[in-house]
Amino acid sequence: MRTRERLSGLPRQSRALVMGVVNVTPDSFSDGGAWMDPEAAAGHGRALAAAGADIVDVGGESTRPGAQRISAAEELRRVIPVISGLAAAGLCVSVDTTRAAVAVAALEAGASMVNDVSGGLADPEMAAVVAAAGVPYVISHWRAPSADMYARATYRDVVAEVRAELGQRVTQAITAGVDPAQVIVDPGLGFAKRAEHNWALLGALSRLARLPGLDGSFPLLVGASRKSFIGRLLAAPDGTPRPFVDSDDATVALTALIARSGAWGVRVHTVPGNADAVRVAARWQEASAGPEAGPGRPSAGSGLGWPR
Ligand code: PMM
Repeated sequence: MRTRERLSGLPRQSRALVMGVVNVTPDSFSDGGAWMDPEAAAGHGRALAAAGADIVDVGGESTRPGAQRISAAEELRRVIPVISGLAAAGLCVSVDTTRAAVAVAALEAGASMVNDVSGGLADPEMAAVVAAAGVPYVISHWRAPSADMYARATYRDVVAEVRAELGQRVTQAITAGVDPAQVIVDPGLGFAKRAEHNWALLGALSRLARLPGLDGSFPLLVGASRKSFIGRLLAAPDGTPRPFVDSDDATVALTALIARSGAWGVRVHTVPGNADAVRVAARWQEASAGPEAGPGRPSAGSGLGWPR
């Protein structure tokens, strides 16, 4: 198979990329209901880009724990006008969907990449769609639809099991024709994972970019922003979790650490602090690599797939 340019059509930076989130949903846990109007959603996407987001990720189906599915028609109605507007404004847009039909329409509307939190498990047609389009494809670790994902949150060794299952998903995608050079992997924080699982995965990021049975390392995207494991860590003395809107500073701290680990990108709800954090991490990386590494370059063997 001919390998195309790695991650074609996406921005290249010598730092982790910032993906800003636009959830066109009434019920996402962090920003549900805020951007249901297409004009408001597109305006939010433009504001994220103006604040420094490299990519704007548009999703129409909530993945909050317990969420019920919506129809494909409703998902299309929510996301397509927003994607068209943002792509027409020259932004790099990704579509957050588990449905192949929605991915097709989103790519036609100008999206540059597909972000599938199910890693291809929810829709067997997804890999073929991505392969035909030749676009970058985010393959996340996932076990079950949101309605009952916590029933599947049992692991003996979460890092080993996530690596094994992600490896299977990536292998399936490649077998269906997806170019390995277009694959980005994501540990899927919160998807069939409890707080201790999320922390274990964050502590093992350097191992997640290399997957069993597959050569080389894949670019790694991490979506920690505003997730409830942060609120649990920062709970009040009486145990009340910190509300997600008050966890943005902790998200910025996580972004710095994730970027310093060499991740390719972070998926976040607010941009300015996170855009600063990825720059701080890149400068730190450069300083630790020594003068011979050159400005802004990751050190040899940092391993997690910065653009190259
Ligand atoms: N998390 C959510 C939605 N989409 N996509 C990727 N690649 N990784 C994630 O961790 C991820 C995602 C759920 O969070 P939200 O409801 O706040 O958007």
